[in-house]
Amino acid sequence: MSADQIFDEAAQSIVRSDKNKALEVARRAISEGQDAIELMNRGFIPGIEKVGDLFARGELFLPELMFAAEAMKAVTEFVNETIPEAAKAFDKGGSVIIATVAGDSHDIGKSLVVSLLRANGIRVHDLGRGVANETLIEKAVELNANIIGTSALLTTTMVEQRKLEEALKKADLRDRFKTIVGGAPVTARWAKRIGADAYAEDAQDAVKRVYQLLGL
Ligand code: B1M
Repeated sequence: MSADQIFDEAAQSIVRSDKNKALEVARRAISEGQDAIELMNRGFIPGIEKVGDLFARGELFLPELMFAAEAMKAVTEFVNETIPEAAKAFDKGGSVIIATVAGDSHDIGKSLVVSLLRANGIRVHDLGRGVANETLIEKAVELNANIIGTSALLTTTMVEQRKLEEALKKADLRDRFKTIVGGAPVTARWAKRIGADAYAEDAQDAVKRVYQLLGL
């Protein structure tokens, strides 16, 4: 089977909310040597994006979105387990506190970012989803992190990323931490506008930007 056929099969399994099929495709592809990140980027992620488009057009409803998300989540967890092994081999010497912002429960993309950062030698403290800015700042201080990273998937929750910049300034901590923002509606322009130090488009880009922020 060609790589394109595997990617298509992966995308279809998500569009059909078929968790077992999605896991079977992921297991088979990875055991045959398919790169896990490429499988996500060219197979499963286009699948869940298609689901999002159908939902936005009213061709698919919330329960179906939730079943597709469940399949996507299962496959992301499986793929993530195949990634972090390399992290044990080296430590690049930087640490990141990361979370999905308050009011936002999307965490599939964030967990992919976490795994790839770890696989590239970055220490990551993942606080989960729906996390208040105060908690992020408290933890960053407590763990003496270098970077605070936030993920936002909703246009209504992106504003938390701006509030984080403001809260850091107010606490006189803005110079102590670098910030990085991401998530589907987030752009480089938004990052610049709110005064974040970096924007990353996807998990691979996040590794590149975090390395830059750490001066590596
Ligand atoms: Co939601 N949802 N959802 N959803 N959902 C979107 C975001 C939406 C665009 C769908 C649509 O209408 N087309 C829409 C938002 C519209 C808007 O804001 N304008 C939407 C909506 C409306 C909602 C609800 C409000 C629906 C409702 O209840 N009526 C609700 C909100 C709940 C809440 O958060 N309060 C909701 C709920 C859900 C589910 C629970 C069903 C599920 C989430 C499950 C979960 O995450 N555990 C879900 C899903 C799956 C989606 C879509 C379909 C897919 C998101 C995803 O996982 N993408 C999404 C449509 C879409 O995004 N096209 C949609 C795959 C993932 C790998 O990509 O998260 O973008 P992504 O992450 C990427 C990059 O963005 C980047 O790297 C990742 C890897 O490449 N990145 C970072 C992400 N974070 C980063 C951080 C970084 C750096 C890079 O540094 C720190």
